[in-house]
Amino acid sequence: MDAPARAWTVAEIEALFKLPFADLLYHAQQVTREHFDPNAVQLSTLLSIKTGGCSEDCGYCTQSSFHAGVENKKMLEVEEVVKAAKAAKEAGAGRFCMGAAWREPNEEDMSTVVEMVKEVRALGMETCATLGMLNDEQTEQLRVAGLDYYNHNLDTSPEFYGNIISTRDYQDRLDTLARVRKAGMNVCSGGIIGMGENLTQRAGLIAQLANMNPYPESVPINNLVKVEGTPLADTEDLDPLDFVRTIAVARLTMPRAFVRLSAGRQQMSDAVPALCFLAGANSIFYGDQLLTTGNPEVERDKALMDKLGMYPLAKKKCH
Ligand code: SAM
Ligand code: DTB
Ligand code: SF4
Repeated sequence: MDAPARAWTVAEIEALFKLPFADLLYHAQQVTREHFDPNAVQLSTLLSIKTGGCSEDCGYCTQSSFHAGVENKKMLEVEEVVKAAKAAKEAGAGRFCMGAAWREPNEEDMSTVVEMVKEVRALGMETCATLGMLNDEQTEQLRVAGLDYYNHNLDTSPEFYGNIISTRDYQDRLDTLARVRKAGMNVCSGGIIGMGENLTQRAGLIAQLANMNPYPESVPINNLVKVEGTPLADTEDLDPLDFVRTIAVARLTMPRAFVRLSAGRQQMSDAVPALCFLAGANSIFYGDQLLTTGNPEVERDKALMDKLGMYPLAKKKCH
């Protein structure tokens, strides 16, 4: 667990974003090399264990019942999840992340998720879950089940948040993250870039993450996946170089975190992930599917890693 390298102001982080591109990437690569094998990539496979029908109104999401999107499906059976985890392990993933379209889980959901976590862990994979907000009891249940990571994103800066989500507060998210931290599980938290936020707001997200004490072990940086029917479907395209810069700034401010190049990869040419790795990304979502949208196919990612001389991270904790 890592304390912030220092307390970051939003203005300092904004200044990092504005560095000349080569300087920014050079510094970020140096910091990466101080803490990690720069050619190893941590591979996480996602599975949507409960899709659609969510009672939150997150403007980017296909699974909200507030806007047109995917249909409301019932939760997967434990056996289906274990089968998918086994396949992910065989394909080379080290971590398996189970996602559910819930505002928060209910009691019945929790007992099923606990079973899933235990069984996936028994396969020898790291486990991660993203189930919405948690109370103390649910956090404890997940800890006892052996959950390694809990993913709960801040998504954006406190100032921009209200433009995207109205059904839960920023503080609710911070409270869930504090519970996960207190219970002793690893924290996975990041956000989405390209939702129309300005540079100060982008820097504001990174400041929130980097100033957590300790900062998250895993930091997913998602490029907004624009899906028709969602309120953000017509948002202006993000310049891919601004995405690369965000990765570099996350690396500089959270030197020991696994910074994950997350959603949005399917829309990128190979040059963008290559630059992201140079900028300090050392983790990806690996597998043909994210939750409801696509991800590059496993064979394409294997080819990309080969082309770049990169390889999956051996299963060991770096901190
Ligand atoms: N329902 C739970 C929650 O919101 O906490 C867990 C699942 S939710 C889909 C997990 C995260 O996926 C969101 O917080 C958001 O950061 C990311 N996400 C969802 N839809 C996305 C999209 N269209 N583009 C990029 N990231 C997205
Ligand atoms: C995260 O930061 N990104 C993942 C995971 N954590 C749960 C989800 C991305 C979802 C992209 C849109 C979709 O497939 O529905
Ligand atoms: Fe629900 Fe999570 Fe989608 Fe928000 S991001 S609508 S909480 S599934």
